[in-house]
Amino acid sequence: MRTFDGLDFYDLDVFLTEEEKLIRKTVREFVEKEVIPIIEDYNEKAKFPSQLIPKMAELGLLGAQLKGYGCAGLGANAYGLIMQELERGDSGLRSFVSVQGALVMYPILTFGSEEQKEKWLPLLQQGKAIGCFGLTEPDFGSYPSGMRTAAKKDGSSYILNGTKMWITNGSVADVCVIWAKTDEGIRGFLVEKGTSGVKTSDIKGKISLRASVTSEISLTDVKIPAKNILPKSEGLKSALMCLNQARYGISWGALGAAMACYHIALEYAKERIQFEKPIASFQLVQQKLAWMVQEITKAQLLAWRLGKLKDEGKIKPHQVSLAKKNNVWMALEVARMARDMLGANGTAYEYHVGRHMCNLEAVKTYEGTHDIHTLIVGEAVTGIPAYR
Ligand code: TGC
Ligand code: FAD
Repeated sequence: MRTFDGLDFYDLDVFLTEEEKLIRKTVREFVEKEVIPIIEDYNEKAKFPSQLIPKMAELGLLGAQLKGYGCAGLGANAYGLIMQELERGDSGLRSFVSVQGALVMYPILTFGSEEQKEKWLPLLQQGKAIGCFGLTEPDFGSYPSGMRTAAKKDGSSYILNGTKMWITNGSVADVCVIWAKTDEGIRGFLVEKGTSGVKTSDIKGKISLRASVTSEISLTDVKIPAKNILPKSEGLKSALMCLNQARYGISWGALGAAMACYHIALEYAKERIQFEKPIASFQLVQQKLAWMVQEITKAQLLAWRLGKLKDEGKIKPHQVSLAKKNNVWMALEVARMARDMLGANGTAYEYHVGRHMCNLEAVKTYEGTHDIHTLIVGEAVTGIPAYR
């Protein structure tokens, strides 16, 4: 099969700097060499390829969008291209980097004390520590403000009780950013590995994000020193600010999964013979390929423009919602179409499209479901929140 070379139907590469193209090339080569050959096996065994963490750290991919403490301080589109290339390999790999950079390092950098930053950011950037982000609970997913996890002040400590569910890297994390209700509203806490009263168990039997660790975290009378509160975190808003960062990355990541599926479907259609002709010669098949090109191109423009708004400091949460929702929907539709175009082969792991398709089902749900993002856009245009 022809080597993956992306899709650039509208010559959008002219918008990229030489540095951005070099970063894309570097991560693309890493994914081609280190991820694609092994990922089906890890997906089937439901294991995260943790041996890739030091390599990703060495490439500077962890917290690449942040400044200081060893982070690369890349612009938004360079960071987006990293997410795109990683998710071309697997959504689980992009998830790992999203959680580490956007959901753990970002809140420590933004809401943390100097001591917390110095302790954790270099370790997380070098991949020597793993982080996780605990917002969702068994009974509160789309509606995190209802959370039951509570932190009660007890002298110079807090006592945490509650359960967090569906937490990426929950059982392997050295530091968990846990969101809990206090007398002053929702605040973020750093819960370190080995703290007494913390129990984790991994969620088994997932049809999606199989090559990613997803866990339940239960907290029973967990005593946390007051110095482990994120001092500048204030209300649910602080947690939602982290989600903006991760949702931004997902809008780029989804492009990678979509481009992978398009590429595989195109190559397959040119080679697969039915009725004495390549299936690519049939109008219905060309219609599918043309739809993929059309939607990927529109999504690329959305992501690129969003990156520019981010760098200019003008980005709005509802703009991020529109891109997350559109680009993940688009990628899922592309993956489903590619799966169909490969016929029975599309159901076999070795053709990759089925894995991307299943992964994208979770991506459509996490970081705010497709429908919650619709309501966020709806609120932005009408001024009326329709969640309740
Ligand atoms: P609401 O009253 O609207 O908002 C509370 C305060 O927050 C402000 N706000 C935001 N601020 C920054 N960024 C945003 N995106 C914001 N959205 C809202 C808002 O202005 C308000 O501020 P203030 O000053 O008035 O206090 O809150 P609500 O309870 O009505 O809920 C709103 C809703 C539904 C949009 C929100 O809760 C939501 O986004 N729900 C979806 C939950 C979600 O996305 N969870 C994701 C968990 S993490 C995850 O999935 C990781 S996946 C890991 C991986 O990548 O592998
Ligand atoms: P629910 O909120 O119960 O929603 C169920 C359905 O109801 C959805 O279709 C939803 O759109 C719809 N719905 C809900 N409210 C409304 C409404 N007001 N109007 C219309 N429709 C509505 N969370 C973390 O905190 N950290 C993580 O690291 C993390 N990683 C994850 C990894 C994976 C693989 C998965 C699958 C999830 C992860 N999550 C994580 C959880 C994720 O954020 C939630 O699953 C998501 O926010 C949706 O919550 P829920 O599953 O409880 O669905």
